[in-house]
Amino acid sequence: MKTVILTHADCDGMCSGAIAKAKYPDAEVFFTKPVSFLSDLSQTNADKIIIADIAITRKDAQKIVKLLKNKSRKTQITYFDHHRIPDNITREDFSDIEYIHKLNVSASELVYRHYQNDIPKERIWIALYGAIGDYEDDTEFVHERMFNWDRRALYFEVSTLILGIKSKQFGSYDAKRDIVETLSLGKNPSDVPGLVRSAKLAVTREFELYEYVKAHAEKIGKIGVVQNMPNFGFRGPAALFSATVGDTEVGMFILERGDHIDITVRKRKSDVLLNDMMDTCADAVGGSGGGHPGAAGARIPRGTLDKFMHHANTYLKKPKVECSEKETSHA
Ligand SMILES: [Mn+2]
Repeated sequence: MKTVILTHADCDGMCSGAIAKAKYPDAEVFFTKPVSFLSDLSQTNADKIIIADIAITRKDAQKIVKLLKNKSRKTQITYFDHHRIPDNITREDFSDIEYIHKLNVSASELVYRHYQNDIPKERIWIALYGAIGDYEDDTEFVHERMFNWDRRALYFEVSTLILGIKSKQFGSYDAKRDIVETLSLGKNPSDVPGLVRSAKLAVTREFELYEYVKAHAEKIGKIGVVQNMPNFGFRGPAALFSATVGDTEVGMFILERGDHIDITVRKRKSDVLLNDMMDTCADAVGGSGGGHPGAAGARIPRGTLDKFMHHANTYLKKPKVECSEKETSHA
């Protein structure tokens, strides 16, 4: 039986893939992302397809639902996700496949919980790495299990994975596939040759990045901002550091590219739902945005930044609305 695992290439996605591969060792692993999911899925042929950690964009939602329905006639499909379902489809649209969806938990936790009785219990480590990687470790399930192990060792391993894959050496899908394979066999990120060293290089660059942001960040209203940084590989930390140095609730990394502007947003201690903020403010200027409550992004048309920042500042002044169920598709 040919099994294919389609997953995201970030920490949570790789860990989701590794847990699924622990269950199906012969499965082939392929990486995809929301913008290419429709075409990648259409080109995937197997007896069983496991999809994990891939958000569905509003734009492709109906086509994806249709494709899943068609494929389900010949293929057994299991889909794990923790991103918001776009508003032009519903959960019922997935009734032909095995659809495991929950907000506010990592995809890795969902995959682990689904297969936990069929895999060695130590594979829980991978689920914990995935949860921490996506800032989704604040769940009862994760809390309970963290205390079974030496948390400090787990943090070392998860940092090795998250930071290690930031380098060019581990940037390719082939390199990431090797890591998934290693994890699925019960080894740890630090067992992957070169990954610890790569993580060290990344953490060094992060501290250099902090120095750059400290020198170049500005404040636009109540938001710390760093714009058009020359080396833009570390968008999340750059956004966070611009909040740190400006002592603001929220920080943004802004990058102009061609006819659009990419925005990455992070928060410090704050209840603001960044995905809702990005969705709302980007929508107001003809762009699109979303992500997770604690880590989000947007793409807006060039020339609309002033307006966007105005909306973002207005948004922060509003009383916080309770809508933690809201989750949108930009990772
Ligand atoms: Mn995820």
